[in-house]
Amino acid sequence: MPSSTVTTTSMAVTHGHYTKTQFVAAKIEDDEEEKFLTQECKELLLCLPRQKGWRTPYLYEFQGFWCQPKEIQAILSFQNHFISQESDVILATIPKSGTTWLKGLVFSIMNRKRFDVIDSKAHPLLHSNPHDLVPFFEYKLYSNNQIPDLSKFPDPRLFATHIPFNSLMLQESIKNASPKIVYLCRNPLDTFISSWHFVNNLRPKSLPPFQMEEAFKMYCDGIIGFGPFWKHMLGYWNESLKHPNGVLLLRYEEMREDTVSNLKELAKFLGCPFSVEEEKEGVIKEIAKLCSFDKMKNLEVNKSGKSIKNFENKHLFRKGEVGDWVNYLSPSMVEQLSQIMEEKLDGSGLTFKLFS
Ligand code: PAP
Repeated sequence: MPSSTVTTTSMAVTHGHYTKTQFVAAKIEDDEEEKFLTQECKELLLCLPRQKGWRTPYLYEFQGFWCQPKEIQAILSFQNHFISQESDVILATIPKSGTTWLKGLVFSIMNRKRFDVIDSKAHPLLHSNPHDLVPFFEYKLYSNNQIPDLSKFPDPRLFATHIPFNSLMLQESIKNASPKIVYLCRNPLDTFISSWHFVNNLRPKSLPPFQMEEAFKMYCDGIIGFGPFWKHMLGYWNESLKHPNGVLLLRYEEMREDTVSNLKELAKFLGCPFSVEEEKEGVIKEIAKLCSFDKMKNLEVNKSGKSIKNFENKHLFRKGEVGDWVNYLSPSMVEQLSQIMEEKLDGSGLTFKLFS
């Protein structure tokens, strides 16, 4: 039986909370999603638990986390074909934690000898979105069933991913080569608000706005792309404690508060510490300035371009604040999410600043 038939039938039977209009719109999107899926992936999807998605009709539980069909296919392809090198650097995040910012910063640090940040008129970040300079495994390199030729990537190679730590470690060559991993995390309250806004910006006009209450329940249940968020964070956090030379965990809130100190730590971890001369010349401050929220948001490429799939770059730069959740979440929502964080992260030592 074709999988779309199965999807349609079970959607109507098991997920009655779609209205008729939503159902038709979701079905169209579903077909679009499935166009690029291999038969193998379609068959796999039939066996996976699924829940209504935020942006796509469904999220599927795959290797212990929730993700979209196209992501599953890309992750499988990545796990089967990527060949890691010891010198690789991988930037990992759960969506809306500051990935775009981290990509800009690490690209600037690692390429500062090639691309001057002080006399920076020709710097690639001025005309390219960070997502074009640091590709995601799952949205770019291994998307749509392709296997990229990575032989022309300049060494050290720089990649990014939202894939959780355990799934990353299912990639044999990464396990063996132990490339450096930088994980950026952000307090879950702001991450939720950022995700909710982002999804509403991308939602097809045929669908009504995604209500915050519904999104919030899903978030608290762990059902969000690459979630549950606590599992994603703990995977990288625990590894950063076990192998601090292999995984560096940074926090969005601390980076906002003191970008320069975090950049120094980052450069040291990456094996290219800033020299005293560079510090005196203002290189670190210039990198922070080049990648600052205001600077990036106002660049033409980020106001009008598209980088990942058909997403408009402008939606990647909303407010960039710590504590914006106070403008959206009710006291009971805050209490509920705080309790979940306490319960799930209890004893791990992973804590967050919630206000600026
Ligand atoms: P992605 O997962 O889709 O790549 P990601 O870049 O991780 O998104 O997160 C976007 C958030 O980072 C947005 O937060 P907000 O919705 O709370 O505003 C965005 O504004 C913020 N952001 C983007 N660029 C920067 C930057 N240069 N400095 C600080 N925050 C930034």
